[in-house]
Amino acid sequence: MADEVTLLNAWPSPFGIRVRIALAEKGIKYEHKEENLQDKSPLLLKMNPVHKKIPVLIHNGKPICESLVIVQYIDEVWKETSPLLPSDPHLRAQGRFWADFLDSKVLDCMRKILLTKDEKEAGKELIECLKLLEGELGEKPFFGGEKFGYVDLSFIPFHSFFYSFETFGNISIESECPKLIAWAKRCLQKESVSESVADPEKVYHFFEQRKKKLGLE
Ligand code: GS8
Repeated sequence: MADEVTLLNAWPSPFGIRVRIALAEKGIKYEHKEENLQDKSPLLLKMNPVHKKIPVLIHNGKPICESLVIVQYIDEVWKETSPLLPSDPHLRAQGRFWADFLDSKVLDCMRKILLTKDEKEAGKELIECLKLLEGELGEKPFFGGEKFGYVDLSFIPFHSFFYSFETFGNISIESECPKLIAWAKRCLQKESVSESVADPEKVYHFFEQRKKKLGLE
């Protein structure tokens, strides 16, 4: 029986984009269901009753929640094509460490830039975090080495937000972290990435409206 795969998602979500890239890397056909997060569907509430958040992957009727958990699940189930996590346990641990760093420390700065008035201070903090990531990248083409992998996939969706971070946070990622920008361009050459990421201008307008609504201009 063919696999039935559905993704519950919402377009600007970097977390949903991670899953889209992973599915594209593996060449998996799936149904994409766009959620309205202001009016969540009964399916989303049923499939992710704990957090009630997207993305949710539904594989043959069974839900998997949390983007990094979903990506690891996809890598385990469809292991024959384009492995995302390295096979060496230490390298796997390193990959998970940096993905966790992204979702804790880096995300915290990103949220402060987009959703608070501390955007300038958060901009400086973000540059410090990005420099750490740039150090981890070193001279390698991708975080995992020669090939695009788990950390690249976890991080690249945020590239669509760089323009917003630069504008609201009054920073220049390009001049502070040139190697990271070169890495992003390398990732964007991959079809799985370019066809999945969000349009930076659309993201900017989305958050411009959000800031207006929240009285944060
Ligand atoms: C984050 C998902 C999330 O924040 C993951 O999947 O990695 N740690 C999770 N999803 C947001 C949309 S993207 O900002 C969401 O669904 N929000 C709805 C809500 O909070 O009600």
